[in-house]
Amino acid sequence: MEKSNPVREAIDKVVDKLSDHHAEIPGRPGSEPPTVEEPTEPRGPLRPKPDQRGPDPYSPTGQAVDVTPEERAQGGEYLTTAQGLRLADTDHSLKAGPRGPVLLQDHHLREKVMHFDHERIPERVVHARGAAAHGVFQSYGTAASVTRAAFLAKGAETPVFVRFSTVLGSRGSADTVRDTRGFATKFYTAEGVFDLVGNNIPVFFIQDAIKFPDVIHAGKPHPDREIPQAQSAHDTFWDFVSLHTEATHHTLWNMSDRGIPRSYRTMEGFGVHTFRLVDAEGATALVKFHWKPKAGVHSLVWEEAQLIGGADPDFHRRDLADAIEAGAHPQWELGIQVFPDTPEQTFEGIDLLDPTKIVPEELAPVQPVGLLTLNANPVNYFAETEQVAFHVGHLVPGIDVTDDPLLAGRLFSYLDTQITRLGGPNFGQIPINRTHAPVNDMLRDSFHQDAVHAGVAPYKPNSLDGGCPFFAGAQEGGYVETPVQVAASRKVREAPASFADHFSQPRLFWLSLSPVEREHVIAAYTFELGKVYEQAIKERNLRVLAEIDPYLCEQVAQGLGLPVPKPVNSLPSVNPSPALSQVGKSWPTTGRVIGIVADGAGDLAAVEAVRQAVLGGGMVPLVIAPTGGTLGSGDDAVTVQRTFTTARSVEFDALLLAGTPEPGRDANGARDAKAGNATAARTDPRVLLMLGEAFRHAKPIGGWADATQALTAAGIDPSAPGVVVGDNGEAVLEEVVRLLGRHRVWERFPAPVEPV
Ligand code: HDD
Repeated sequence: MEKSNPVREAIDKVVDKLSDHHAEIPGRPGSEPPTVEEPTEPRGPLRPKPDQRGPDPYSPTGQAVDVTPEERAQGGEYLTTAQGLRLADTDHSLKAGPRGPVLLQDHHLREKVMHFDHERIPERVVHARGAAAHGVFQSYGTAASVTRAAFLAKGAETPVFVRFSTVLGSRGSADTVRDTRGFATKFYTAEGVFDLVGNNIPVFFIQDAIKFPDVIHAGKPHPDREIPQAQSAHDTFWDFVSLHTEATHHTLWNMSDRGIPRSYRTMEGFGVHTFRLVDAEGATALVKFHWKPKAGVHSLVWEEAQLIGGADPDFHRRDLADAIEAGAHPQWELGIQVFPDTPEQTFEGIDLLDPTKIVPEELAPVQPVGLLTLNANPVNYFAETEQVAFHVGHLVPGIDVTDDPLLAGRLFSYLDTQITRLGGPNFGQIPINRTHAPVNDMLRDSFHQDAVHAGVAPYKPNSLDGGCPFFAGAQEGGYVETPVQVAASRKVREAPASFADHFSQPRLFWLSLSPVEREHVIAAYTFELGKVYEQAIKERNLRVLAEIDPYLCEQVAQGLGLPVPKPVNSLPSVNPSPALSQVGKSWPTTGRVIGIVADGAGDLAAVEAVRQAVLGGGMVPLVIAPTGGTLGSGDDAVTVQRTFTTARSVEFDALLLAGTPEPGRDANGARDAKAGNATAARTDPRVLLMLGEAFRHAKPIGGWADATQALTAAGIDPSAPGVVVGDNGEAVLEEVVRLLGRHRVWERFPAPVEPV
């Protein structure tokens, strides 16, 4: 009798579950190719995909409403006008005879073209390109001791919508550019909407919002030719940041691997500013918010990022949507660093009101307060991702702002910008922006007013509406501003003296990086400044680098072929924060993508076993073969997801090479002409290119049977670090997955020669 193996059984269960799920999604691994019949008669709308939701089912005044699939846009059997009139034709304008002039009385033509003419709205002035998802936030209750916010109470579950973005590029730009990423979360709490509008970098370019137009004008493309798109590698950006040295810290983070994340799923998020939390008794604490990805903090390498920019400009958007659709729901823990709310508002000498400073986690640990899970893709990009409007001023009782001058300007800007972008002050009524708490405001009329307000007295005080609505004090859940002491002072246009320290924290960040990460920073500065035309700007930036670290400055100067400047000040003495490095840790590999290069003559049973084991591990296997369709036939057939033509190494986190037992023989050792051809196919230049890139980008590579042949043809030493060769595909996979847990084979990057 066969022995039962509980681990195997557990894996089989996961595989069955994933396969069932995939089978429902046309084109996903494991699914049957979809058969789409030509419809001949009216029928109901297609069934929504399992993870699709309709637009937010809340009315403009916060009541839950039921939206059936038929009530969604594009439901129903017949084409109609916007007025509901059924239409007999949408292919021809109404004409006086088939060759005659078009008649003005054609309402359908006028309505269709008029509406199309106005489909676009202005893109966001910054963060124009983004991708978003729905999810849920589950509170651990650990923050309840410092805040009365209901969504942070123990066991509270709050629906959320999260939008990730790049800052500089326009809506159609590429995802993998070197830039800061936005990480904006809308919590639909029972007490109203709370928005945490953060970035993947914990500090900002500027200390005062009045400089925001300057930094963005400098970072956006040059005003004459509108190039370059979505990048900082140009004169105006480097001109500004070298003259305005409070930008140094943020710029250094941009030049580090943080500027090119592997995925939105592998990014940290930061609220950047210090916020004030208030508990039920009115006691206050200062906090900084952190999002920690469960999948680890991972980045691309620069060449990879550039290749993806061309091969798949939608890489991050696709990655997020695919992961959610495949059931690998991305997760982050929300954490807070808590500081006493003292009159100085400093912690260990660090000014908490300065948004260019972090507080190292070693000084104030990040305490987890809840779990965010993204579990559903938007149904409609425009309705949700484009129209969502975040605002740092959307607060709930228990969370308040501080006097950070950057935050103050944001409190104005995020309301103001929606007037142009979303066409008026009623943007809060757009379904994705609607609160889930009941709304009873006295705001009236204007463009896009969806609510039909009853009552005659939208003013207070009134007697005609019985004095309604009434005020809510703190006991009734009202938002009561914290009565903090405001220092009496002179009116000035000045920054506090502590804001003048622009170099100690950049040095702290630099010293916290591993040698490999530092080499990446050097390469990034050398690349970016290498794209600058003006010599004076390059030299000025080298003078900034001299204030951070002599090795960094020397290496970049060498790359640019310029003399090394001397620092003006002595180097600040700081302690590194090991938590800031991405290297040297192991992480779960769930949701990572493994490419399996195979061909018709290899051992298909081994390919299928490896594919199943990848799926069983919660990862995504993509089979890459010479042509599309299937490898083999009948029950043993393996579905091909990528061909040698459509695949590029950058799509995969690790690459496997399914070997043929022996060139010219089939899996059973018999002579087979097709098998000989297949081996030739695996030395195809496109496969060799894939292998060479995967090796250069320090990705784990595995192969079995005669895979060494292709490795050697690609110039890869089979005994190099992170190259796993064996007889058994599943054993090779196990080792490759272990390596993937470290994200990259870091040893493969050239060893730095930095003096100790
Ligand atoms: Fe901002 C959008 C993050 C400073 C003005 N910002 C925007 C978004 C994110 C951030 C993630 C995109 C939201 C979305 O997905 O819709 N911004 C930040 C962070 C900052 C910051 C982390 C500093 C700590 N921003 C900042 C300043 C100003 C603005 C100082 C203006 C004075 N930001 C805007 C804006 C945007 C915006 C113009 C564009 C679209 C929008 O607001 O809705 O108002």
